[in-house]
Amino acid sequence: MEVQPRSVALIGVPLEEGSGRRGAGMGPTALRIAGVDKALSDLGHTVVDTGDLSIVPARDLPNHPKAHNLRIVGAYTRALEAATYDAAKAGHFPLILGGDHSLSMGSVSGMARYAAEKDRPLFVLWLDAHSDFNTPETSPSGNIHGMPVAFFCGLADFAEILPKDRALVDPKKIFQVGIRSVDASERVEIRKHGVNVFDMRSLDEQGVAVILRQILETIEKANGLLHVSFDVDFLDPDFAPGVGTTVPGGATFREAHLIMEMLSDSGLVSSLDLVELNPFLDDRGKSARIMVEMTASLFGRRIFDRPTRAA
Ligand code: 4U7
Ligand code: MN
Ligand code: MN
Ligand code: MN
Repeated sequence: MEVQPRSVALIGVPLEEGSGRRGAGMGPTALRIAGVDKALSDLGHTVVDTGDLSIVPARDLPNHPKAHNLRIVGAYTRALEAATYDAAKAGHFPLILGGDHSLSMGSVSGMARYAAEKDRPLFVLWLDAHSDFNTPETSPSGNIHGMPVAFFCGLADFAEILPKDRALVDPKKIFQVGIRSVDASERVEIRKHGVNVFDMRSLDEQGVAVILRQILETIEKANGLLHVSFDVDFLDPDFAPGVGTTVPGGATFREAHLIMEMLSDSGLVSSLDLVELNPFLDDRGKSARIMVEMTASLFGRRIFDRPTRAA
C-alpha cells in the first residue's frame, strides 16, 4: 500500500512539571536527536518543526494543593490546545513531542475543538500502563500527568484552564490499551463513565490484532478522527527504560510495532502525542530511538507491503 504523504507539524512541549520528577522536559530534544524529522521525511512526508512551546506560568490559576504546578501545566495546556488546533486547521498532522502526559490536556482538547468544527467525532487511543483518569480529589500523588483523561472528558475541572463550554471527549470514545496500573478510585470512575479498557490480560488473551481491528472498525463506521497518545511506559521497561513511571509486564516491541502498522494501514490517525520520555533515565538513547521507530511505522514504514483487506 502506498504511503499517503502528509504534512506533519512537530510541536515540542518541554513540560515535566506535571510529573513527579525532572527529566521529561528533555524529551523533545531527545526525540529530535533520535531523528524523528528525518524518519518522516525519508518516508516522503513534509515535516515542519514549529520548535518548542515556551510559556510563562498562568497567574490567574490558583496554586492548587492537590494538583502540583497547576500554573505551569495550565499555561502549557492553553498554548498547546491552540497550537494543536491551529496546526490541524492549517492541514497539518500535529505530532506532539513531549514532555510529560499532562500535555494531552492541551493536545486532545485542541483536536476536540477541531473535530467538533468538522462535525466529526473524536476518538482517542490511549497507549499507556496507566489510565490517567484521576482528578485532584482522587489522585494519590497530586501529579497532573495522572489526570489528563479526566480533564479532556470535562470531569476534572480543578480550575478554569480552558473555557467550561469547550469541546470535550466522550469517555465512551476512548480506548485504553496496555493498562496495568489503575488506582482504586480510578477503576470506579472508568467503569462509571464507560471508558473502553483493554488491560494487559485482554492483550494476552486476545492478542493486539483482534483488539485493534475491533477499535478501528468502530472508528471507521463513525467517520471519526483518531488521536493517538503514546506513553513510553506502555512498552515493557526491559527494552524501553527511559521513563519515570515504569511498570513491569508491558507491551513487547512486536506488539507495539504491529499496533503502529495497523494504525498506519487504517489511515484514521489524525494526531499523535509521544510522551513521558525521560532521557535522563534512558539507556544511551535507546528509548528515544524506539519511539522514533514506532512513529515511522505509524507513518508508513514497512518491511513488505501487505494487500489491503478489501483487495
Ligand atoms: B502517566 C498514578 F498513583 N496513577 O496518579 C498517579 F500510580 O502519564 C500514576 O501515565 C500516574 O505516566 C502515571 O500519580 C501518569 C500513581
Ligand atoms: Mn500516561
Ligand atoms: Mn503511564
Ligand atoms: Mn509516566
